[in-house]
Amino acid sequence: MKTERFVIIAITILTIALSFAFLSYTAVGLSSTGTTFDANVSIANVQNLFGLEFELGYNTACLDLIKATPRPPWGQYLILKNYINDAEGTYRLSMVGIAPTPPFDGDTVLATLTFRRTDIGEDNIYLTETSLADFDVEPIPHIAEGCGIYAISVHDVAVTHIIGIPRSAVQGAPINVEVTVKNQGNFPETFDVTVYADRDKTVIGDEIIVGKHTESDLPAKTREVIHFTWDTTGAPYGAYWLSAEASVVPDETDVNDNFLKAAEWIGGIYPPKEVRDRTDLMVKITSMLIVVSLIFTGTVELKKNWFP
Ligand SMILES: [Ca+2]
Ligand SMILES: [Ca+2]
Ligand SMILES: [Ca+2]
Repeated sequence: MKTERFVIIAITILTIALSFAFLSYTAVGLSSTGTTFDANVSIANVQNLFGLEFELGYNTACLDLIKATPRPPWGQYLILKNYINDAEGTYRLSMVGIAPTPPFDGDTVLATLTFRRTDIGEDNIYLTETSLADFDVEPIPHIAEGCGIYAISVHDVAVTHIIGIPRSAVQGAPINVEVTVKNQGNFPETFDVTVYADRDKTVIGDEIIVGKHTESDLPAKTREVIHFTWDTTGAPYGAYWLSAEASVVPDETDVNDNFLKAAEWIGGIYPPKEVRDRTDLMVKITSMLIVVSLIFTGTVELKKNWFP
């Protein structure tokens, strides 16, 4: 699915790109003279890179961009835009990897640009627009300085879903609990997942711990469904809310989504049949006693009235 999605996006962008390619690629005049030099557009500290686009500006009053050499960091790739606009003093590059080539991790040069100096003045070469995408076409946070792109480290895990099956059980029977967690950051993460059953949301600390699990090295941008079995032996009768918590990983700042609070309602843990039967019998006996007592009391009262 991921591959198909990227290929569809890539083909769409390519179609648009090709329709403008003839107009947009501006040949540089050969009349300029002077020294030439290379500048690299580089990226650092990136994880899971699978697509990127940037625009670079330069001082066209004193520089001509005479050659741009994209350096895709993937084995198989598509270059969607590769335009020099020397009148505006801009260069735009857009490229994506093609599966099954793996996403890129680390530092690399993305393009080498050859400039010719045409006049005295400041070179002033800088990135104006940058966007990076990972394998899931999700944006990769980063900053740009000069000709360098620096990915920002994100550590973020989250609990995204919880469900309990069946919705109720006789005390002692198992309830299966499925918890979905996601690594929303860009590094593999190891963290603990704890599931709670709670009879009273207003009281903190009365929760039953249904189960604990350590999720090891969950890759960046991936989900995992974790299965727990709630052994309801000894669980007090009643209805419960299920919730799940992922422990906070080092350098994580978005911690609100680590706890999916009271997300799933379990209709009840019920007594076993023999207890219910015994209870029913007790209720019947008690009811009868109350009735008898009422009749007796009522009779006395009536008799009092009858015989003042
Ligand atoms: Ca509680
Ligand atoms: Ca998050
Ligand atoms: Ca989080």
